[in-house]
Amino acid sequence: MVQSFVAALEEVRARTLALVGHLDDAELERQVDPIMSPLAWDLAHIAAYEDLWLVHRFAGEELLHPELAARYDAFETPRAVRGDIELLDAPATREYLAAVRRRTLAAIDARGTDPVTHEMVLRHELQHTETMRQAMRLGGQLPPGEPSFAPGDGRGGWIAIPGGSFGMGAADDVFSYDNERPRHAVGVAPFAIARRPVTNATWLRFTEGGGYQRREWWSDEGWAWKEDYDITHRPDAADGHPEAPVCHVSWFEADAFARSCGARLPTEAEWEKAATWTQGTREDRPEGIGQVWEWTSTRFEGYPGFVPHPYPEYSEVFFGERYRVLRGGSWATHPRVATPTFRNWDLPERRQIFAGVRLARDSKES
Ligand code: AVJ
Ligand code: FE
Repeated sequence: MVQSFVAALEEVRARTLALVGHLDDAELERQVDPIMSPLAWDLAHIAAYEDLWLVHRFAGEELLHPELAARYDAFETPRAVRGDIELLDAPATREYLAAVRRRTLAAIDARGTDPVTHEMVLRHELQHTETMRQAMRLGGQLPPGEPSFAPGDGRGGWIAIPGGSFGMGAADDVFSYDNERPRHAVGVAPFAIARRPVTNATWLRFTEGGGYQRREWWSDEGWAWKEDYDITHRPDAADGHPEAPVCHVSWFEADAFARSCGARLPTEAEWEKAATWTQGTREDRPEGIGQVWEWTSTRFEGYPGFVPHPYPEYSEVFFGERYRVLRGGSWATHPRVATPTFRNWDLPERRQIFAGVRLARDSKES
């Protein structure tokens, strides 16, 4: 257990460093966009989080750099200011990562691991490597071979999912985040879900068919956003493989697109039921999960009986009106993170995330 955990920590770290191995120090320190962090901030934040949870809280030692705690805390130092404040330079950042890791391994030697805390820290680093890829895409810094979408086989169509109750949320005996718990019964009406995510080719037809001009397809909030920012198309839909899933679509665009098809976004419960149901044949399973995050119509909230764990800033502070839930995972999400019950969330106007669309509609039969 402890050994496999140490191996996993080391393997994840090697991948994190390899991700940015082709970038020079200036590129690591540059903030490419105010909604993203300089990559060096993410790296030092990974170190600070590990030191906080695995050395300070788990092993009871002082922080290595208490004076850096606020600077590398996501809430005390929001993204917009991370490019303006004094940060560790790239060499000091690499040294911070290495020094914390030495402390982590010593603490594990002395005390073993806690299955929840250590897994959380491991997944935290994996989640940040996806965030870093978002910034790297905006900065034209992705390594060769990325992004890596797998085009579908051209088959479309719908999968009919029967109505009824199912168990939503993570089982008790596996690692999960607070927002996936507790597992609870949810009833859904019969519905249909698209076999695969919307492709680039289909998105181009939407754009060419007046998708960004037809007022009736847009929500009031989505239309106002589109007008304010003069959004007229999805720039890279034309560059990608026509049969690959469209990516970097905002919730507002996904919602308008669905209306243009006489369809809608799935609710979060529908998505999870479709992704986890095991009746029927392989033909009855959604395809292409894990290529692009899939927007749902659901606003991010705690499940009934939600208890923040281990800290309210992981999920609870985002509950409410604005954030929408995404499901499934993207090409940039490590499979260890992207479980069928994992809940991601973002603002409806965001386009930097690796998000696409899978349609749903009410079922005619019932
Ligand atoms: C689950 C991807 C929304 O990036 O804000 C990283 C993950 N939490 N550090 C985020 C996270 C703390 C989180 N998302
Ligand atoms: Fe974080």
